[in-house]
Amino acid sequence: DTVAVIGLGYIGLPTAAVLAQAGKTVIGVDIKQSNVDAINAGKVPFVEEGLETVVAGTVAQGKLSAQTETPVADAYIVSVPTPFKGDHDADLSYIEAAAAGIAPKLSGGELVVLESTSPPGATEHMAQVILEARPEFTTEPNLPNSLYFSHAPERVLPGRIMIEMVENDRIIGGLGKEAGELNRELYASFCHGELLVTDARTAEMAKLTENAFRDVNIAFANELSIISERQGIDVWELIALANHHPRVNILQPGPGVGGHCIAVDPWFIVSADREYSNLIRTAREVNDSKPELVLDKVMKKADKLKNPLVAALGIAFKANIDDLRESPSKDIALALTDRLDHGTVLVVEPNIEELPKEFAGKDNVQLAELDDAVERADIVLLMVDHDPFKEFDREKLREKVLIDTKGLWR
Ligand code: SAJ
Repeated sequence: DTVAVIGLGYIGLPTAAVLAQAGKTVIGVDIKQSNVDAINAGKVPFVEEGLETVVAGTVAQGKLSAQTETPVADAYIVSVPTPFKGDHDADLSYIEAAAAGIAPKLSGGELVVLESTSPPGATEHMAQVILEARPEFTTEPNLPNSLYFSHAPERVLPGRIMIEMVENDRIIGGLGKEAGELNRELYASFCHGELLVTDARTAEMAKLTENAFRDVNIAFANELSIISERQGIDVWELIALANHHPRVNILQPGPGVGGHCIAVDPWFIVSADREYSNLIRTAREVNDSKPELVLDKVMKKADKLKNPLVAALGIAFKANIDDLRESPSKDIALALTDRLDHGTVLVVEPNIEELPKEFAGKDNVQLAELDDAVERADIVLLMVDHDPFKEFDREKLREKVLIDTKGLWR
C-alpha cells in the first residue's frame, strides 16, 4: 500500500501526512531539495496548525518520507500548482510534468488522482499525457494493463487544514466508475466525511463552483459597499439588517478578495466558457476593483497633509494568518509607498517578523507595532480584521483620520 504524493505544498504535505497517519506508506515528491530535506527531518517548511506534529511522528515511524524523484507506487496523488497563463487560462504544465514523471513508473493497476484545482477536462488531459507516454496501457477497467484516473479536489480552509482534511465531505470524480471507486477506497482511509462519487468533469467544476459562489457573494457585498457609501448608508448595518431575513445571507465587504483560491478559481470557469460566464467574470472584476477604490480614498485624505503618516493595519490576505500571497491589502500598502510623495507607510502585521521582499529598497515604509503606529499616524487604514485590531482601544483613534475597510471600528 504505497502512495506517492507529488507536490508537497499547502495541500500535498497535509494529504501525505494524514495518509501516513492512516497507516499507508507514503513517499512525498517535491522538486525543491530544501523542502525534501526539511520533511525528512520531521519539519514543515510553512505554518499550518497541527501539521508539524503529524509530519514529525509519521517520519519517525518510517511511514512518511520525501524525495525529489517519482517512485514506483500503487497510487499517485498529484497536488501541484495550476497558475494562470495568458488571459486567466489555467497553466497545466506542472500537471503535465508530474504525469511525465509518473508514466515510466507504471506497471498496470495503479490509481492516479489529480488533486490540483483544475478546469474541466484536466483529469482527462493528465490521463492522455500518461497514455501517450505509455500506449500499452488503457483506461478500460479490470485488465492487466488498466490504469485508473480520478479527480479529488480539496476544500480545506488554510489555518484549519488538519481538521478539515479529515472531517470535510469530499467530492471524487472518476474517469469511469471503477476509478472513482478506487479513489473512494483510498480516501476513506483518512477522510471521515461523506465521499461523494461522480465523474471527473463534474468534480472539477464542483470545486470551481464552490469558490465562484463565494466570490460572487463577496462581490455583491463589495458592490453594495460602493453604492452605500455614495448613498450615505453604513453598509455593515445594511447587510446585518438584510441578513435577518431567513433566506438572505450576504457576506462581508472588504478591501478586495485575496488568497490562491477564491480570486483564482472563478477564472477557470470563465476561461472554459468565455461567452456565457458574464456574472462570474463581472464578480471577479468588482472584487478586483476594490483595492484601487481604497487607494483613492487614502490618497484624497493624504493629499491634504504635508508629510502624511499612514498606518496600514494588516497586509495578510485574511484575518489571523501569516499568508501574504495574493493579498489585496499588501498590494494597497505597496502602492501607497509609491504614491505617497512625501509620506510614510507604517505597516502593522502582527503575524510576520519582517516585511516581504516586495518592500525591499523602499525608504518610506516600516514594519511597526500597533500602538506605536497608531500613535504616530495621521491616517489609520484598517485592512484586515485580525483579532488584535478588534481588541484595540478605540479612544486612541479619536484624533485620527480613519479608513476602515472591514467595518471593524464602526
Ligand atoms: N472575504 C471577504 N468577505 C467575506 C469572506 C471572505 O472579503 O465575507 C475575503 C477574505 O478576506 C480573503 C478572501 O475573501 O481575502 C478569501 O478568503 P476565504 O476565507 O473566503 O477563503 P480561502 O481562500 O481561505 O479558502 C477558500 C475556501 N472556499 C470556500 O469557502 C468556498 C476553502 O474551503 C477552500 O478549500 C479554499 O478556498 C481552496 O483551496 O479552494
